[in-house]
Amino acid sequence: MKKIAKFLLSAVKTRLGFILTLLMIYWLKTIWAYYADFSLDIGNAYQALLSIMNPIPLGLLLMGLSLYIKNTKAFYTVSLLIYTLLNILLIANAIYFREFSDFITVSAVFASSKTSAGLGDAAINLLRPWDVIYIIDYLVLIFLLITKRFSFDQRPFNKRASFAVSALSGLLFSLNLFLAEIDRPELLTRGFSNVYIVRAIGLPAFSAYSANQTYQAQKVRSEATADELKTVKAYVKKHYAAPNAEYYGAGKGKNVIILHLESFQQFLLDYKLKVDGKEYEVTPFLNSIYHSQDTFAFSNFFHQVKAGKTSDAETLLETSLFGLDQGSFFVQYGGDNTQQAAPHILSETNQYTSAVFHGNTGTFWNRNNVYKQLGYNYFFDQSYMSKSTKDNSFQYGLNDKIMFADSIKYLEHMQQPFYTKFITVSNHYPYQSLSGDETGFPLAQTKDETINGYFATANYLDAAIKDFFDYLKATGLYDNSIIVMYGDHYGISNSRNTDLAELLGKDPQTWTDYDNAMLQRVPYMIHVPGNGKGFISSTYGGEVDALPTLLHILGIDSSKYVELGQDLLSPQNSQTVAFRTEDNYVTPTYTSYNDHLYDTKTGTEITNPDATTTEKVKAIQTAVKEQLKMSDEVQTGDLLRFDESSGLKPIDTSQFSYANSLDAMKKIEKDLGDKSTSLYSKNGNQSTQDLYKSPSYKELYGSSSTTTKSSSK
Ligand code: GP9
Ligand code: MN
Repeated sequence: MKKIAKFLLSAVKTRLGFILTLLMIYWLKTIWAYYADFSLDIGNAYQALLSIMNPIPLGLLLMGLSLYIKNTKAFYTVSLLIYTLLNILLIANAIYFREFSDFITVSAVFASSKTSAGLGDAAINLLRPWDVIYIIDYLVLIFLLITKRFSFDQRPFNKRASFAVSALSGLLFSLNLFLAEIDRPELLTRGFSNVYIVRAIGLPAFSAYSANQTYQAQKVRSEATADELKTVKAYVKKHYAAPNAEYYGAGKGKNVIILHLESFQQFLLDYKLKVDGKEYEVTPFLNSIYHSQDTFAFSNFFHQVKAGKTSDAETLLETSLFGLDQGSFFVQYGGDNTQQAAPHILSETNQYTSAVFHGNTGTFWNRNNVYKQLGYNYFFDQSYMSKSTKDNSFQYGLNDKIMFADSIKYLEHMQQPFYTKFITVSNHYPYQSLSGDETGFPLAQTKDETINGYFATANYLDAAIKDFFDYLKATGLYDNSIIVMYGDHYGISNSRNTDLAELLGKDPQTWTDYDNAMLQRVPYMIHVPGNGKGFISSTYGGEVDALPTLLHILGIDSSKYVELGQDLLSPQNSQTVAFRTEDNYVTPTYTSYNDHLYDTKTGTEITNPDATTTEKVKAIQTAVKEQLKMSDEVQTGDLLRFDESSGLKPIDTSQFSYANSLDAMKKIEKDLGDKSTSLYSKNGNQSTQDLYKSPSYKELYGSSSTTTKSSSK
């Protein structure tokens, strides 16, 4: 021990040794923070390795800069300064994470100075005794200096060697980035989650990334003016589609339950998978909803997202604005921008309480921040649900049946009317989330594993939805609620579609971009129990049209808000669907996809358009471009902050906390006493959890898989 101390002390006495010692201590402290303070969701050895290596490259690069300094005093001052800054970043994040389960972003720092939502006084309460670890090195250094055991190396470090240190650390950083990209392609362009970025490339790199994001966003934002909003509002007014009186208010005052059907494409509805001469109905329950007299369903409803996938679908569905052309709106703007979202609108107009239920970590897609801006009162993420294990979850979170079951104990305490969203995940690429008693639905038999699994996970999702509906019926919530279901985006990507072709009764040889375009259809269904006027509409529409449609069903005037979509039940709907990709669109007459133009009815390509076609197509292109441009201006300029006529009070995100929500809801119940409208209160203060039944696939269909389940239609 003594020998080691002696060796270390002599090593520390050279300038390089000093820097390397600081680097080692910083590395140890970072690893400590990773495992003791942050939850990095490390899922495999590769990610663990990345997290272990990532403090080194930038640490060495930054501290190594001081090696260029000749003057002894300046060298030690600068190296210690850089070291201290790195430490401050680490410690501040460690403390911040305890409260917010997220890392400090530059935009959060700005926001906290505006709203005092930051650490402030609360920081003291967040300190733990073992935080001494973070400063023990300073105590040792002071001790060494006082007892004169530390001596300063007066010799300047060789210039070339300093350069070698910089070059080496630069190389290591590139390697780190490269390995990170392998673990998660498009990590930095799509954003996903702050946790993923820190896990892959470390804190200092994340902070630089976040600073750059904020800088880019701020630049555009600061130049935007209220005049730009005027143009957008004129557009909105001109495109407003007045509600159809027949359906306006059909769901007035009822609870709203949104079921996000992950990666669910329209073709799954009514689909029967043929395996070994037998037919298997993939989604029997959703099919019954699709055809129900109580459902307003849409057979030509398209997703409109690009790289922001689920998160941009959420933006479209709940704000009637598009996501971004690059990356995700949630990640880049959602945590800061003023928005006019469904939960906020319903809370202000009809005193709804709102919540999201999702079996993945709350930081994914920056949801923990964005949901506050959308006006969500509660966000029950994975931390509120069962511990995830190999059997009950996969990389995107808890299996759907578990997620629904675990939500009940919170849902029943929500004041009614409520607006809730359940985000499922099991039917997510790579469609391999099922195990144990949930397996048994046959796999398709193409040469593509991804396609083969897609039907079984969709069938599982269908069963989970049915369990949830059964619970709603058993508790009576069903009669007080309307249930909205939508597919967020494709599940099978275009590159796989030729392998899918045969299952759809098509010839892969003659597969075209028209077929690709048509496969971007996803379900949109509004189920209004007892309504009886439902039907399957073939109106062409997209996710941007969902919110005005829903608001009108709820009897809420949508014309006050900046919504770019049109009510799909309105006869004034223009039926022009813009894809988020430049120049791609669908209308009832023309479809343009990847530079090919088609007749939407027949699917035939139009190679030599006549003059009238050219003119019509031009008009569609202009309309599509204009709609996307309006959206981009609102989103990147944060234009809704200028809107004074929506009647919505601005949201103060510091008033929202997603911690200890069950206690908060119980307190509200108690304070309201007899006036409490939660299901729990209405049920004589009895829980309804035992009314939730969720039989496994094996329990329903027996243990021998493919032979026991036959088509129910
Ligand atoms: C994860 C889930 C998936 O929480 O919502 O998002 P996606 O990969 O589909 O965008
Ligand atoms: Mn998704």
